[in-house]
Amino acid sequence: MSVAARSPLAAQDGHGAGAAFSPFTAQETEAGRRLFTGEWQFVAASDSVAALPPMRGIEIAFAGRSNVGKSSLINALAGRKALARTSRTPGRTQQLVFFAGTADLVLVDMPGYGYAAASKSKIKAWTDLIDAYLSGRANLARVYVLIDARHGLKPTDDKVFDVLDRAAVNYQIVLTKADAVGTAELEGRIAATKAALTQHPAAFPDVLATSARTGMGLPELRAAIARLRVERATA
Ligand SMILES: Nc1nc2c(ncn2[C@@H]2O[C@H](COP(=O)(O)OP(=O)(O)O)[C@@H](O)[C@H]2O)c(=O)[nH]1
Ligand SMILES: [Mg+2]
Repeated sequence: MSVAARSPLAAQDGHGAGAAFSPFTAQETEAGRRLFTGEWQFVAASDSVAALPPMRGIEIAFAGRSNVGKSSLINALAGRKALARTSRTPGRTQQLVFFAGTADLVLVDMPGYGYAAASKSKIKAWTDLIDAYLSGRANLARVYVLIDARHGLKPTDDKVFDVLDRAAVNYQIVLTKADAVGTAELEGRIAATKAALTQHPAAFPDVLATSARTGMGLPELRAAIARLRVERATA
């Protein structure tokens, strides 16, 4: 999909600190809440393109370093404790894991990257799978790239941005574990992340701060996904 799919309304908004300034209308926030209520189900775990489930509805994928909080964020969005498996041992699963909600919305837990023990062949397998997934998935509406609010961007994140730029995928940065840093540090991290994104014009310019633990930023993230869904339907 093209960068042009980005909402002009959202692109004008400069705020990123989640609950403090919501760029969404009350209707969008409510639509987001409704979109995530109801049953969520595991659909498939795929370690090759041949094993991807058929496309259905729209997909929202979550990428990021191992341990950044992808599975925790998916669980928090869906209001479930253990829909996606979380782990303290990074780099275990190299699979795309698909979860379906009731409203033709599919969430994708992407394999983590950047853990120290990864071999060259594993990195190549990751890149091949991700490249194939990103280039062949017409119903993929956005990739959220998760960044740990405590650590900020790492060189491996930059490489992933390059992959996403090349695939012309609509993507946005979400800071995770915002509960673990103070307000000033969080604001600094948001500003630094936005500044780095100017090198990546395909990236959505806004940055959202979230916490799976406290729920911070989740209504905004759900509203953003609800808005994307509407844009997709009317495009
Ligand atoms: N403080 C804090 N810790 C979190 C948060 N989300 C995840 N974690 C912790 O980070 C670790 C990795 O989380 P996980 O969701 O498995 O990361 P993944 O490898 O990216 O899927 C776990 O120990 C989680 O408890 C959060 O919002 N706040
Ligand atoms: Mg995980």
